[in-house]
Amino acid sequence: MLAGGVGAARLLRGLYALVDPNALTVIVNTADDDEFYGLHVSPDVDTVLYSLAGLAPVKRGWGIAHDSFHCLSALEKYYGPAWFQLGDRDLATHLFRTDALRRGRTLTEVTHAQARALGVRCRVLPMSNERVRTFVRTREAGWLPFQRYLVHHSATETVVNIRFRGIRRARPTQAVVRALQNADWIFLPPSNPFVSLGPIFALPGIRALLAGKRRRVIAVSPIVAGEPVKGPLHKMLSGLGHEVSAYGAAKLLRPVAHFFALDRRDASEAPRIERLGMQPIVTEILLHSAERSRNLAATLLELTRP
Ligand code: FO1
Repeated sequence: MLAGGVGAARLLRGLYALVDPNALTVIVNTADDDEFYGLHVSPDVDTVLYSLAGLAPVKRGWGIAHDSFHCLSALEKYYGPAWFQLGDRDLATHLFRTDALRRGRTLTEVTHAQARALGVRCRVLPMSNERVRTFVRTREAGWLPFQRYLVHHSATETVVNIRFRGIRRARPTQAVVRALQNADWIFLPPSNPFVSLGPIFALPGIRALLAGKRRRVIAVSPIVAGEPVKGPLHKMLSGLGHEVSAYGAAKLLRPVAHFFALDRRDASEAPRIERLGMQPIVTEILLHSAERSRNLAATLLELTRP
């Protein structure tokens, strides 16, 4: 499965509950990564790991459930008000990662060590060991680093352009390429196709690999009833000239996915999606509970049965 943040983690916990973890590999976006207080924070990697380790807060999705923020309060005395909330236990993850990277370990190696320490049994692979950073250009405030736009600016501005800084020099890791080559099925979660899946697609060779396996790629709509499942996707779709609908998202994913799961509320869009050359699957895709995550995962796994 390819993964962005919270939407991906929710589908993933359903798959993780139903399939042999040894048969599951998660390829995670790292273009959301940023540095705070000299620490390397990798939000999507951590959201996936915490979620699979049963540490993620139920509603918020990111960080660690019931974490405290004493260290952040102390840091604010030196740095001023914090706009990015790093909990005490979460900070241990960023200290561990930053220390290991500084000692010359790759992000892939560090993530592997983290997964083991947290008892996560499937493979979690950062998309690249090289530095890629998402920047969005907003109509109102110009170019912004992604976390600043999403968290500090609460994603209020309209996005008119997106850039993945470093993408031309970055390579997907060997492990990522091999995992995709060997995958029987590939799941695209209800994540933002521009900024969560987009950086993975943009790595050299990945789009072609996915397009070559298109009939075995199952995507889940990140839009339900004209609203994003999570985050500012509607602002990006409209700002970049796309229709804000499940159909609009399907059209973006058509080159790489054959199956497209959409919500019952959007069932009327199924014929248009079919005309795109995709196979629509109308089902319940809002993943508000572990049970719903398992139900959607079970529905998607049905498609993979011979
Ligand atoms: N999202 C927020 O909206 N506010 C935060 O303060 C915040 C802190 C944070 C700390 C660690 C982490 O791993 C994720 C965090 N996120 C926060 C989530 C993150 O900004 C996004 O969910 C992802 O980058 C989008 O996939």
